[in-house]
Amino acid sequence: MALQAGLDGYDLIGDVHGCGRTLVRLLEKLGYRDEDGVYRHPRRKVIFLGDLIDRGPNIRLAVSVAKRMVDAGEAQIVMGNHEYNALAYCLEAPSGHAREWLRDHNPRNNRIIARTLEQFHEYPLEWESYLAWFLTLPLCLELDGMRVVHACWDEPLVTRLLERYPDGRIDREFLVESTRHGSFAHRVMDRLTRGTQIPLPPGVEIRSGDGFTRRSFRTHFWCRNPGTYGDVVFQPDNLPHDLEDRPLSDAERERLSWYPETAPPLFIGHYWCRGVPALPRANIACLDYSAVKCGRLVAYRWDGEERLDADRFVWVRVTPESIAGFSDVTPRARGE
Ligand SMILES: [Mn+2]
Repeated sequence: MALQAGLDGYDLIGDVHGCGRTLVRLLEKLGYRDEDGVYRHPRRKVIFLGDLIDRGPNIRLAVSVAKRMVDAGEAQIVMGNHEYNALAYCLEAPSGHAREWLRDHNPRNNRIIARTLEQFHEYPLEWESYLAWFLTLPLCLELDGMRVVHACWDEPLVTRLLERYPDGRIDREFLVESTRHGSFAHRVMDRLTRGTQIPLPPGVEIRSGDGFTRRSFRTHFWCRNPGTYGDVVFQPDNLPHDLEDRPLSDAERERLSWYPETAPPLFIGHYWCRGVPALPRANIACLDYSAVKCGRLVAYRWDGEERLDADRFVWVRVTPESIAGFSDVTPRARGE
């Protein structure tokens, strides 16, 4: 597939989550240079996979670096579930709605967005302008023979979304609709930015060290004929008991999505992977390697190849020192 003229390729960058300084280090490692406040490369462009905000020590820096690049035409970005959550959290529900805010201000949701609101506390107008920007971010991108989405490329839903919004950018009406369970907008936002999950059997929970309790587990979309939970689980937490071997029911299989081996290369973030970056399949790369939990901020240097190559991952390791002053760096905060 031919790239745009004058372009050697795209550098796709996974979930930054407020690791602004780490992002700058990664961009410099990739050969981007700061020119008048915008990181530029003579022959390459960046694509961010979403989730710039929440959890990290330098959220303002992360958003500012990314937005300046996007505004200057040096980068593109898709919306992550954290940008989506922030939009819903900060927008009052229309009158007649059952709730006050589009996303409830309950302890769990408060905690997920807390660091972002803290760091923008003194900069309310800046935060407002970023929220307005978040609403303009496309949910998915397809360009030059490759695809980008934050969590899951579900072809039927993407097709229907693009019929309604040809550039993948939603609006306030869609955002409001998406907070109603069962609506088309809810299915789109949930699947594209959060992926698929399977509920755990009654009485079974996954308890993370940070106090979050989960009653479902995250699943991937690249096993053609999955038989058991273990065939599709894709998350850092192990399944409790012997659930790896538990057969999937027909109803559970119905909940899953499937991305064919023959489809264009796809880049996703979202899944808190650990360790050395690896490819789940030759046409799928996940670039979220838990940067904000002292993992790696990962990029993939794509030059137009149809089969991806694990040698094209580039990363910066995040050490406790590199996010000094930030206490929440242990592998705990595992919200969404
Ligand atoms: Mn994320």
